[in-house]
Amino acid sequence: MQHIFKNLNGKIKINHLYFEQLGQTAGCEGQPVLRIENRHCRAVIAYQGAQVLQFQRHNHAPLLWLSPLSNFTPKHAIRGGVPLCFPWFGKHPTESKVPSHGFARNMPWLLQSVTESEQDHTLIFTLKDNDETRSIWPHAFNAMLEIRLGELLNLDFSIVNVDQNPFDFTFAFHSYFAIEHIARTQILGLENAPFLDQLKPENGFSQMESTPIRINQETDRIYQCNRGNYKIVQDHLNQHILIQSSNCPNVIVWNPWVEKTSKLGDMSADSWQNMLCVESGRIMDVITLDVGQTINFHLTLSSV
Ligand code: TA6
Repeated sequence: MQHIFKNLNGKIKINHLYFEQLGQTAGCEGQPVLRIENRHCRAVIAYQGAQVLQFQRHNHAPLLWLSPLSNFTPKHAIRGGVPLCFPWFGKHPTESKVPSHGFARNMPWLLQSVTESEQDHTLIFTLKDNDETRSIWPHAFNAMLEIRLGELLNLDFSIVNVDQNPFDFTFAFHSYFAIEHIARTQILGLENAPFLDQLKPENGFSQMESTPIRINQETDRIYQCNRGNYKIVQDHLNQHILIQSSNCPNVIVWNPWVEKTSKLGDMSADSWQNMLCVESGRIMDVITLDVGQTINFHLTLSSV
């Protein structure tokens, strides 16, 4: 049996979904979010950026990391969950005044529908170009994120070029994972893949490692890897994190470690120990989307 609820924005109350304002305090508007609990999982999604902030399968540890010190005031990037980096990754190539990782994660998205089935909930959020986006990036686009919440967290991100001309962009799912401790964690699936160390960019894609990744310092690497299957394994836990992606030829591995964390106002001093970014996207080869063309990126995250 499927129930479909359409064009939902503002406060809604339907079974299993609850509208809340995260981070709301006196004088702070906070972030409108949806809190969902169904037979398989609980999740929290912010309307801003259509950003999954929390996902936890029942009887499993939380899958995603969310900084308690995040700035939940609107238009500020929320540190954690799965921010969408669009229409560029990292710092803008030429404009220093525009937000890093693009504007999509800082904009309010529209919740177009919620579909409830026996197995899961599917939410569809959309973002279209507007005066504000066009002032930063002069192109007409339709962005859609389909979020499916069940035993797995499925994300399908698509972009349609509704402009008069082709445009270029880069994209990534900037996934933050919750881990027991970075020193007791390894990443499998990137063995022998070439990577660029963003802390030493002069070396280019000249490096690779034949063993699973273990992190013991600030790490910021961009991998060229199309395998699309990666695993985060924790030495003292039986629970592993699986990452499956398609159309994402780059994997970014980031942990800010001690010093970089101390410079980030929205992370507590020791929080680098309990988080790890393994991001999936296409950031090295710019995507050129022709007029009327659509491109899709897929990510499935799960704990097993
Ligand atoms: O994850 C890769 C990265 O580009 C790092 O260089 C670091 O800047 C991180 O993203 C966080 O970026 P943000 O703009 O969210 O602080």
